[in-house]
This record gives sequence, structure tokens and C-alpha cells, in this order.
Amino acid sequence: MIMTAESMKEAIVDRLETTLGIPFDQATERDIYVALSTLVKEQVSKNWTRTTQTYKKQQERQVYYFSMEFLLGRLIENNLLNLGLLDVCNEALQELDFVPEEIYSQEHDAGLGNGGLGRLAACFLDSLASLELPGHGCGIRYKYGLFRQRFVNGHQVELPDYWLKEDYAWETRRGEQAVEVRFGGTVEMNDNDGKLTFHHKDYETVLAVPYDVPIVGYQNKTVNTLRLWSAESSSDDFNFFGSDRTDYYNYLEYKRSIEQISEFLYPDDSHFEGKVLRLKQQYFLVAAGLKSILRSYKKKLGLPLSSLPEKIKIQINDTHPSLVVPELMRILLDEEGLTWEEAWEITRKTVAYTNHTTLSEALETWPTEMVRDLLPRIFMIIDEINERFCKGLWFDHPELRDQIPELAIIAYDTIRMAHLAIVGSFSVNGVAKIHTDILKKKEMKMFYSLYPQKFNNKTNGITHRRWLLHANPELSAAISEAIGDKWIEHPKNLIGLLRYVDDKSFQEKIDSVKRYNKQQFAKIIRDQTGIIVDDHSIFDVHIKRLHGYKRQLLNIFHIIYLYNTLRENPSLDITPRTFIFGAKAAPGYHFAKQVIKLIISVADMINSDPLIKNKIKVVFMENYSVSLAEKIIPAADVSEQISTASKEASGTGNMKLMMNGALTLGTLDGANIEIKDMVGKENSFIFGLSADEVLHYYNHGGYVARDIYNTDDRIRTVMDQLINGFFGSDEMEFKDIYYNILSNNDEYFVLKDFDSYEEAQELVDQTYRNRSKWMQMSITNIAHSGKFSSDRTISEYAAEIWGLRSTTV
Ligand code: B1H
Repeated sequence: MIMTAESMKEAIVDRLETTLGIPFDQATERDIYVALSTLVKEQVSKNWTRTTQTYKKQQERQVYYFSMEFLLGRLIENNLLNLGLLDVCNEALQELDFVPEEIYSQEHDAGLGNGGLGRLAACFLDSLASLELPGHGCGIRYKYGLFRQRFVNGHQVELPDYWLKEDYAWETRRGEQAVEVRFGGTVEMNDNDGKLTFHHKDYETVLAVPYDVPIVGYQNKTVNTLRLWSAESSSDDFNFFGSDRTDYYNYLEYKRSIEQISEFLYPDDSHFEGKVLRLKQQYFLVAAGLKSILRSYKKKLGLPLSSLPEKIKIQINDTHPSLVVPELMRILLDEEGLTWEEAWEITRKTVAYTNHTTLSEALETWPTEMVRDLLPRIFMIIDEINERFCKGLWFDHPELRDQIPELAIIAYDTIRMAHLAIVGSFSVNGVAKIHTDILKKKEMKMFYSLYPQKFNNKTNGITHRRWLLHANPELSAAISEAIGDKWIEHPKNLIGLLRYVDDKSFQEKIDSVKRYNKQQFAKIIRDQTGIIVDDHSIFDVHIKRLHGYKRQLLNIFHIIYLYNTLRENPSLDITPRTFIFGAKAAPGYHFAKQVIKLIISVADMINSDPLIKNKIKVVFMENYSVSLAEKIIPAADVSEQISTASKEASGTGNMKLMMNGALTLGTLDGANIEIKDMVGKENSFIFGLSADEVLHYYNHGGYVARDIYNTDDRIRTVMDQLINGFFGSDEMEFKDIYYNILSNNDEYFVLKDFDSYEEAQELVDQTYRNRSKWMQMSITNIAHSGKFSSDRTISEYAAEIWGLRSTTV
């Protein structure tokens, strides 16, 4: 076991020479990274095997988190940190004359997710392992992760993210554990003395090969598994060849069509794309995952299938893996010969469902025909689940008879995956208090009245190990100096910082840490964009996917307004500010791409206008990703969380920024509400319509965007600049944004909330002038952020949904 910088150095040089065959004096940064990651994986492997064996022996309950996305980011620093080797490694690399960060950044981010939903899955895995809980991930090993973003003339351009170009250090291919997944074909039904049996024929077989990634717990011996499935053509497809030479070309085509299943991640966040390939991906994940779980259940436990819910829980990350319900039924019915009632009982007690959004455009509804063609037996089972469910409503709930078409799982030739997930599971949870309330009161109201006991809330969280301890070592050290380091194991202990809120020297310490992080990030801005920013200015950060409801547009409208004001009065006394954006738009989302173009156009104009005298700067960082977030967040003063109230289920960036001392400028939406409840209104900047008000307008009308346009000069000026060529030669460039607001009546209430937002921004400006006050607020936020550790979230899932006990390896 490596313990010291000296032994770390020796081991790196040894792996270079023995494993890579490269003498140290010729080693590149990449070589050092490869040697180091090989070494770290060796360190992990022993505990990985032990963990697997412990779980096998103990036969305790295990959880599988099924998700189409795991947005892991880089693992090298986190693995080192969790092994307790990060400091030692930094020292060793420096002594070898390398810059640690440059070695670590050789690792390509595993970008197998779009945004919050995928990153949440990654935080949950970290917490499961760190809390010594037997919980694993099940996902897809996409060959291409979320696209790389480039800006060309201010436009977003997408490039493929071929993250596997160089070997991925952390994965282990387990070819011997591959399973078959079947698509297409027909189902033959036979009646054997009244017992129906189903025989699936003429299907196409895809081989699912697992690649396992170790998930290392924090300074314990637990190493759980993230199993990522890759699609390959199966080895016995040599049958394919006949005498005809063209068969070879057909074969290659066929092979390609199979490998396509795990080719790429769909780049839509909170938006349903009803493509058959996506449906294939979903079934591929579910069928492969279930098969491998059941195989090991049967092999090691020797228990009857009726005990499955005792030993296994499956949490589905939104409806994307909701085919687990009919697939588990299929296995139990067709392969295991159970009756419908037995199979249904087991299935419903095994599966739990998390909902992440109430946006209607994100709801998954598959055309029945598509499912019938691709998954004929699965379709029959969904059909029967639906029929039994509707019959049950008819007979047991006569009061709901009129509502059956609304509640049905299949209606109007579409399958409603959320209904399937609710009916087929024992738990349905939202991801923040307000979100769960909206599910209960509005979106899933009738299901809530049917199954009140299924519904529960689990407010999201983030791993403080990655987002504080690793991302912000200076702040972590300052915290530990004040309150000791117990908070690392028990993040709630951060509350101890409240004693230092008024302590001048602690305030100064935290202030200087923030300044240092801002200087570091200012260098990154300079290197990547050429823009020079003032590290004394307020760093105002808006980082998340680009989406109408997240209202990057409100932010840029306010910036344009500020700019107009400064041009009129260049000596206006404002606190210098740097507005920082990071966001990817889905490739087909025209409006979002226009907003990116607008922000970049505004940035170019403001950053080069001598009249502004550097009082404001606007920076749009390219290719926002997990590792970039780790650089931005520690440097942030202001956290923009300005979604249209009721639209952001939870948000998790809000928690990361709070934990790093940024103050929330936000609406009463998602987890912002719980953040505000913890820190108090006076320690955040809250503005805008409430969710109730927004929902009221949606239901009853009464808001006319044009009225605001007509009466508010500030807004009219900004709006008109969109179509009068102010930002460049093409007058019509931003007309879609303009008309989107005026003709579509401002779906996201940008104009409606402008005034209140401007006022809150003014308060931010004034408050920042009093450094001591600002630091009090900042420290208060850090102190309360422990609640938002994903350790708290996962403990709640474990206790209240899974009934999962920790196991020390
Ligand atoms: C969230 C998604 C999502 N909600 C569909 N829904 C997707 C929906 O590829 N798709 O089809 C991908 C993603 N993502 C986010 O989940 C919420 O918007 C956030 O508010 C929340 O914090 C996050 C984690 O719960």
C-alpha cells in the first residue's frame, strides 16, 4: 500500500518502465497519467474484489440505480482523494517536476449525461460507496458522450465527444458476463390445457457486454460497481453467411446497426425525442441489467423468486428505464413460469421510480406501434398491465370511471411511461419539496389519490467530497482550521461555522480564499477566451443547460439594460461585475442556440466598448462540463438560479454554488426554496413570481407580455435592440427571440419578472459594497450547505425507500 510521496514516486516510475515500457526521462504527461491511473486502479482492485465477495457472502439487500445517464466527469482526483492519496500524489508529481493539474487533466471527462439528472446519478454513486451501502449503477457505455461545444462566429457548433479514443483507465471489460438482448420478431401463443405460453421467434439478437467501473468510497474499503453496457454483434452470427458474396456486406451493415445501439447519448435535456433508436437503448439497458441481476441472484442465493424484493431494489432514474416493469414481468412469466399475480407482486415490490420533471415536453409517450414492432412481447405485457389496471379502476373505484382515459397507461395509441412507472412501482418520489407537492397536487393528483402511500419526497443533494473538498481545497482547509475536519465525514457539522459568521479574521480568511479562486479562474478565462477580467469584480455565475425555462434570456436582458444605462451615464456608480455563462444547447433547439448567439454578441460589444471602462464584462465559457464546473464554482460570488417558478424540479448547481460560498439570486423554485428556508431570506436574493402565481396565469390567463413592452421603457429599448441591428449587421438575427416573447406571449415570464429581477440585482450591487456583510452572508450559506450533501439524500433513500443497511467491508 502506498502511503508516502516517496513510495508514490517510485511506483509511478516503476509502472512507467514495467507496464508501459517507457523510461522516466522520456515520459510525456499522458504517459505519467497512464502510469498513475494504472497504479490507482491496482490499489482499488483488491477492495473491489473484497466488496463484491462481502456482498455475495452476506446476502444482504442490494440496490441497483438504473439510469440512461451517469455524468461522472474525471475520476482520477476523486479516486485519489477517496483513497487518501491526493496530497501524497500532488507532492510526488511535483517532485517529479510535473504540474499535478496537468497530469490529471489528461483524463477525458466521462460525459455520459446531459446535466442535472446524469450528474445526480454520479453523486449518488459516490455517496452510496462512501456510506458503505451496497448500491450499484447500471447504465450504457456510450461510445460518444455529450457533444463537445465550440463557438464559431458566436454560434454553437457540436463536435463528437469520442471519449474512448484513448483507453479508459477505470473500466474493466467483462466479456464472460455478456448477455443477449432480443429485438423484433413475433410472439407465438400456445394454449397448453388452459395455460397460455408465449414463444418469441424470429428475433434479432444483440450482445450486451458489461464494462465495470469501480466506485470508490471515501476512506473506507467499499468499492461498488457501475456497470456500463456496450452493444456488440453476437459471436454466433456467422450463420449469417450463405454462399452469396453480398452477404458479407449485409453482415457488416447488420453489425453496424447493432453497435449503433450504444453509439451515442441523446443530447436532449428535459425534452422527449421519440426516436426508435432511443427506445432500443432503453430496452437494451433494462434487459441487460435485469438479466445480470437475476443471474447472480439465482446463482448465489438459492432463494425462491418470491424473495426477490427482499434482496433487490431497483431505482429508476426518471421514466427512461421504466421498461424494467414489463421486462421483469416477462422474465418471471415466460422464463420462470410464475403466474401473473405472483410476477406482478414481485415486480411492484422491487421497482421504485423517481420523477425529475413536470415539463410536458419531457414526458415520455411511445407510439404503441413502435413498441409493438420493436418489442412484441413487452407490448403484450404492457397491454395487459393496462387492461388489469383499468379494470381495477372500473370495479374498485367507481368514482373514477370518467377519469379512466386520463389515467390509463395506453391511450390514443401511445404508451405513457410515467403511468407505467407509477402503477408498476412501490415508491414514487419527487426531487425537492415543491416539486413533490406539485406532483401530488397537480401533475399526478389522481394517482396520488389512488396510491397516497407511494408518494414521497427526496430533496436532491450533491457530493461535498467532489464539490467542496476536491474542487475547493483552500476553502476546505479554512473550514477545517476553524471547526476541525469532522465535517468531511458529517457534512451537517458545517453548521459549526455559524459561530464564525461575525468573526472578522475568519471573514477575511474566507474572503481571501474567494479572491484566490477568482484569480485562478480569471487566468482560465484569459487563456481560453482572451478576455481580461477584474478579479475584484463580482463574479456572477449562470451555469446550466440552456433552456427557455432556465431564463438565461432574463439575465442577458438585464445585462443589456445595464449596458444601455452605462452608455447613457458612463460615470454611473456601479460595483464592477463579471457575468459568466456556461451552457450547452440541444443541437436541435433553435431558440436556445439563438440565446447563445445573443449572449456572445452582447459580450463582444460590451467587452470592447471603451465607454464602459471595464465596469462590466460578459464571458461565455465554451464547452461547459463537470471539470469546468469544478473551476468556476469555487470562484463564484453570485449564483443565478432564475428559472420560471414551478419549472425547475430541484436544481443541483444551486447547492454546489451555495456550498462554495456563493449567494443565491433566485426565484422560489425547486430546491432554491429549501436553500432560502435554511439560510433565511436575508442571506439570499429572492425575486419574481411564485409557482402559484405562475400556475395561476397558465390556468386563468391575465398576463399580456405586450402590455409590459408598451409601458416599460427599459424593456422596450432592450427588445427593440433585438430587431434594429444594434448587435450587428443582420437586423433580423434575433427576431425569433423577439417574436417568441411578443407573439407567444412570453411563455417563461421573462418580461413579467424583469422588474423584480432588476431590483434584486441592484440589491446585490449594494450589498457587495459592504464586504463584511457579504462575507457574513457567504459564511452563513456555507454553514447551512451540509443539508444538501447527497449523503443526506442517499441516507433518506436507503431508510425510507430501499430499506438498505450499510455493510462494512
Ligand atoms: C431533469 C431531466 C431530463 N429533469 C429527459 N428531467 C432527458 C429529462 O434525455 N432525456 O430525455 C434528460 C433529462 N433532467 C433535471 O433533473 C431537472 O430539470 C433538475 O431540476 C433536477 O435537479 C435534476 C436532478 O433531479
